[in-house]
Amino acid sequence: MKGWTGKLIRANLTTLKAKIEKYPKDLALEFVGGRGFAIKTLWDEVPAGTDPLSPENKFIAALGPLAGLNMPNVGKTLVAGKSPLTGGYGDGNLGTNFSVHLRRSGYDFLIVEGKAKTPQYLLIEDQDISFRDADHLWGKGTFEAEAKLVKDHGRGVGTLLIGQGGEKLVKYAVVRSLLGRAGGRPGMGTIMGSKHLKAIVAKGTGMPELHDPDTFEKLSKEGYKDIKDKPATPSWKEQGTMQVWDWVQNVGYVLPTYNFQEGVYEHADKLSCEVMQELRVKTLGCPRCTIRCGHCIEDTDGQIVELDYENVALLGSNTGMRDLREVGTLNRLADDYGVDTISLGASIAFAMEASEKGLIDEKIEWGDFQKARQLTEDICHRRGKLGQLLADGTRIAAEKIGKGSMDFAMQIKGLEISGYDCHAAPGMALSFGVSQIGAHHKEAWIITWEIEHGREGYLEGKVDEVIRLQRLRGGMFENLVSCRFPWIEVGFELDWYPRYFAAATGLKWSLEDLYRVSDRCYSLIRSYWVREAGGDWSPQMDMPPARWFNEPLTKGPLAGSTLDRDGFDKLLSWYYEKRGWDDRGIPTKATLKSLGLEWAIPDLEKVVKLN
Ligand code: PTT
Repeated sequence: MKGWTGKLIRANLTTLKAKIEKYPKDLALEFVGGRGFAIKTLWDEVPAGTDPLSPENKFIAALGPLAGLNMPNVGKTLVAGKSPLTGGYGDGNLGTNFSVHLRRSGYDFLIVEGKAKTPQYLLIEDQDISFRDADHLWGKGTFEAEAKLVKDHGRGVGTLLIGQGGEKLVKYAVVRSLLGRAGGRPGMGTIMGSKHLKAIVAKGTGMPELHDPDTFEKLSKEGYKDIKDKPATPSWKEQGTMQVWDWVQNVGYVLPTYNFQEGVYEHADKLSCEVMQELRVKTLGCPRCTIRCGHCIEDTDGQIVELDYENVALLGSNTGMRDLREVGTLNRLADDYGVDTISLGASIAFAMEASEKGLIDEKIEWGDFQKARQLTEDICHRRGKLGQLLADGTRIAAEKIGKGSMDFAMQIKGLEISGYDCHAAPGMALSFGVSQIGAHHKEAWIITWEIEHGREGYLEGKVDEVIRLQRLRGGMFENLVSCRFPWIEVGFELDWYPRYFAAATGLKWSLEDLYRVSDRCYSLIRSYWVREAGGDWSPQMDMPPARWFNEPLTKGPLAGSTLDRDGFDKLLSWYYEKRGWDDRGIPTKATLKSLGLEWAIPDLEKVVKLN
């Protein structure tokens, strides 16, 4: 088998032992990598009902057949596990040197299990794999801890690590790398923390074996050149993800504002891409990156922080902030403590609204930077009543507060919604509803397409577009483990990917073949959620928050808009039908069989009757 090594590392923190295992070739052929490897491992090894914070949960870091190779934009690693935030399948995909070094060390993925008595980090140096004491790193922020690991193990080494948020089991702690990147929104950093695993460091010296190295190298050179020459590349490099800011505020009217009460923000110009460009001090990129989308400014403390649209939307307009440097400070604290900016921003906004409505004792007003900063510290240290409450995310906070607060807990399946208001965007609401990890835009960012094609309609075409995007963004890119930005942002054609795949593995697969693997993963991940929920599973799990249905926008050109419940139900049933799921959103036996997942049927039938 070329392209894959057929080997994984299994590291156990209870015994402090690690071993190298071979995995069956069929795993690669049926699941390809990344998300596919993660869901198959979780299905097989993490039984229903496992406490996500227990030693029995697994932390997975997976490459795909392209990750870490010498080709454009594949410096990515997928991190996954059973989510402490949602209780379902969780993952994230972050830019990191780790991919390059794990690949060079000769492994396709890594499963960490058990729980250590004292803090540890895992060191992978080709065949030498060992746990090291991490007492000196525990309690340290990610910037300091990463710098120390790099000092000890060499510049350019691959690191995945957590901050105090993960150590304190904040349920939306992320995995960090490269002093800028973060991934694993649904608490993948929390799983590391629960195992007393501060970091994983990889340092590899080997060369991956490819099916046709010469063709691969040729394609790689051509790909780099093609992306460099794309007309959209310079502006993307200049603005990164913040380039969407003006569109979201002035064309889409979907900028999350005051806890998603509105889609336009009266102070949007203070947080805009232009302001970011004026303040920018440097840019960052992942390994093998052609577009360097990380734009950094100095925050109010004079510290460097990388901004992205999602971070500025959720920590900025959504909480009523009016100064980009203040948003930068909240963002930098989230990075240092290693918690997700989206869930953090949503939690702060939720607290602001609960305070305004008199549902909590604490007083925190919209736009109060000092209090938001204090609350961030409290959440990340799990300090104080409000800090403790919000460290578990908005769903649990709303369950505890009651009094109708669930209506404005802006989450789906427990994961806080990312940066697009959907009062008047039913297709995007569907995309959030059926995302495989909870409300994340990563799988079907349909918002610009939807607005171009008519935002009002509850049309079948929107469902088709969601599925088309999921196959690519949530499927192919997550299984190959390659950044999707060259394709989606600068127009690097999709045909390149089967060509790289063929040169790496020798398999002449079409895009359709890769989409079939995506579909297999979608139905297995959905089955995993159903197996976890058992008799409690219902389409309600895919439902957006009540706010979007019941509380009309009051500002901007879309004032008066809400989502229509019947219309949304129609979209959902089309979606289920097209995926081959029944009207409860559960894959049918015929679908599971047609995707080669018949082995999942007996397990699923223990908890639900399948159609
Ligand atoms: C992603 C989510 C996003 S989506 C952003 S900004 W983005 C937030 N970034 C955070 C951050 O920063 N610090 C922090 N403490 N929390 C953060 N939470 C938020 O996390 C770099 C890019 C980006 S920037 C995106 S969309 C694309 N994501 C890809 C993906 O998911 N898959 C893929 N195959 N290619 C992708 N390319 C792009 O990569 P999660 P990253 Mg991300 C500081 O991981 O869990 O999905 O969370 O990892 O390397 O930072 O992404 O507008």
